[in-house]
Amino acid sequence: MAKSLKTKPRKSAISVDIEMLQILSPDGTASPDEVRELGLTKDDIQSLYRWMVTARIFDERALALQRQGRLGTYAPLSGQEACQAGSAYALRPEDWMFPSYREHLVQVMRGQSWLDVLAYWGGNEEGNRIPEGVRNFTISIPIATQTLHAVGAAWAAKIKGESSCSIVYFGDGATSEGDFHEALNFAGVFQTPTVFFCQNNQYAISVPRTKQTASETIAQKAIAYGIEGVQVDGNDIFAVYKATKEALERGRNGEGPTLIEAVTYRLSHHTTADDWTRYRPAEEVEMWKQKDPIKRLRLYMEKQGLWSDQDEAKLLEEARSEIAQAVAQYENLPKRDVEEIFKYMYAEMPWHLQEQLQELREYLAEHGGDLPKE
Ligand SMILES: Cc1ncc(C[n+]2csc(CCOP(=O)(O)OP(=O)(O)O)c2C)c(N)n1
Repeated sequence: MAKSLKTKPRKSAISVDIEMLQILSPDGTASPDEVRELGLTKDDIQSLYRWMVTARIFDERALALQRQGRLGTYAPLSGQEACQAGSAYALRPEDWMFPSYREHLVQVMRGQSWLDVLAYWGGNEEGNRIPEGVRNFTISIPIATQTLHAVGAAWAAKIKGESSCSIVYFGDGATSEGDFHEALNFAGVFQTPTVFFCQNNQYAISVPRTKQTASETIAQKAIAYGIEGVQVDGNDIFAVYKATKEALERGRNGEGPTLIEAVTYRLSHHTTADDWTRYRPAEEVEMWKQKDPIKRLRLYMEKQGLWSDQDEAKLLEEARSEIAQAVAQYENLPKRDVEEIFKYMYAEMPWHLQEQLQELREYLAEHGGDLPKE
């Protein structure tokens, strides 16, 4: 008779001790020494604040445009500005950046424009045209696939002996995808200079973080793959900047990849096709508004004498005008032919696309040229 192969459940000998890095507290206080160590000047701090405020204004404007039928589906970033500005500021132009669909601020800080972002979400492929010399990849809608692309790019840089790293953005939901685990494993084995930047905004559409994983933190998933794992307060721009800068330094020094979990909150809808009031209590959203990353940096700057009401008024005026200009340019873009969506994938259109194109033509003929509403 075969012996039973059953083993007793064993307790893990690995102790998980993940501490969340925070420099700037929600009331806007920070240790001057810790801030000084970051090496950020007064201009740097003001510039980070300007980026965040401009992104918030853009976000509100884009949401309104979608509601008015002037933009397609849009993924708001409100609440996640410190994650994006803090990490993007630590990058160098030679680093490769792989976004998901919510990193509008990172894209623009790295050389794309607000017009590009509007064009993309307005269904104009021109928004996917990355300017020459800008090392941003195009938006990835399939969840977590971009983690593998980022590992590939970092591995290539390592083989070529270049000093560039790659950074990849994704959400808490993406950590349940196989691609994420394959990417971390490969990056650990080949010690690729990759920064895995998880914006843990607490929800994957309506699925809360607690139902996404039984792990206490996302950062600790790094341990299984033998790579560095760091958890930061994602609404603290200084902590995000520090964690990203250190992760990039490790990558450049040949010390391999890092998984950063930035703990934050999506203040708006998943996309404009979603309604957060159906799965989140309003009190929870209110609680996170108290931790608003923009408010927090402003409080800090005011305490340090780096910002006044006049500075704020001037910034709001400038940012609104910049975004209004981008909106005007977007609305003046030449109309694209909807048939273009079939044209550029293959040299010769395969039969199934020909059939779909025919179906589209028939639909448009029946509906006076109008496309179906969302
Ligand atoms: C492979 C794949 N599966 C499912 C979807 C549908 N989908 C779109 S967004 C989303 C949730 C993603 O949540 P998360 O990774 O936390 O990112 P967040 O949207 O919160 O930034 C899902 C399941 C998809 N785009 N790709």
